Amino acid sequence: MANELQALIFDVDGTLADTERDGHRVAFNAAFAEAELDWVWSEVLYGELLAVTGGKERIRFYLEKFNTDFEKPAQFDEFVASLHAAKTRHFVAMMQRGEIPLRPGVERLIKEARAAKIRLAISTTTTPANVEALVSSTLGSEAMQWFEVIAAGDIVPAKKPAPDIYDYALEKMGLQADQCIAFEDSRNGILSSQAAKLKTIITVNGYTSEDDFSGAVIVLDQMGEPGASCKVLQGDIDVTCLDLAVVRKLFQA
Ligand code: XBP
Ligand code: MG
Repeated sequence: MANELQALIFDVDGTLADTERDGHRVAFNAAFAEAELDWVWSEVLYGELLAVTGGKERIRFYLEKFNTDFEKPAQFDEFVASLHAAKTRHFVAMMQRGEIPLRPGVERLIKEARAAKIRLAISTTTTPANVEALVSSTLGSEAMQWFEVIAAGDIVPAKKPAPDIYDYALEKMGLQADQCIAFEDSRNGILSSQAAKLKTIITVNGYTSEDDFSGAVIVLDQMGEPGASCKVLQGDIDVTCLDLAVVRKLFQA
């Protein structure tokens, strides 16, 4: 007999909230300005920089590929770490000011899962402080406790697309991949979840709508709300709103 669905594992950036363009990107630029660097990451450039997950890794990638003339300071690791710490401070402040809402349907589905005693976890590349700031500002100060495991940031050395962050969440929950389903928004995200053998539901965003999502159980434009339908971009099942019944059906399919 097929397994029963035990847990939902959510990516954060792009999946729970559209944080990349108007959140992370803006916070990086604020940190650069504060450090008196003349670097500005435009919306278009940021789309290319998203090829690499993780903020510190993204800064290094930028210097390797897009700003090769920059003379690296002697203490380069510390330089990157301190720029990134400033970026996190800016991002957290933006979330605390409530600048980025959750995407449609996210709060509804999380609350429905809680009511049905489905277990919840987070698996993300972003810094733990960012998760806390986003989750608390959108779902309330108690909401961090709704998630049994928050697998985030540098907790594993190999970030997405490596499976490690999902493997870590599964191990901490004591569950197998075939008892859970993942929610992602990007190519690097689904590469990571699929490498961890998880079925994966995709909701795309402006940066990822052209990504290759081969193997996803479904690709939607968003989770949708009753009365404000989502669009199915890839997949055979007709969905107007991603609720728990649909998630279970996708999990069993
Ligand atoms: C998210 C990311 C993160 C954020 C920045 O990827 O790539 O790097 O852009 O986070 P995913 P930090 O949604 O696949 O987890 O700056 O805190 O590293
Ligand atoms: Mg993401």
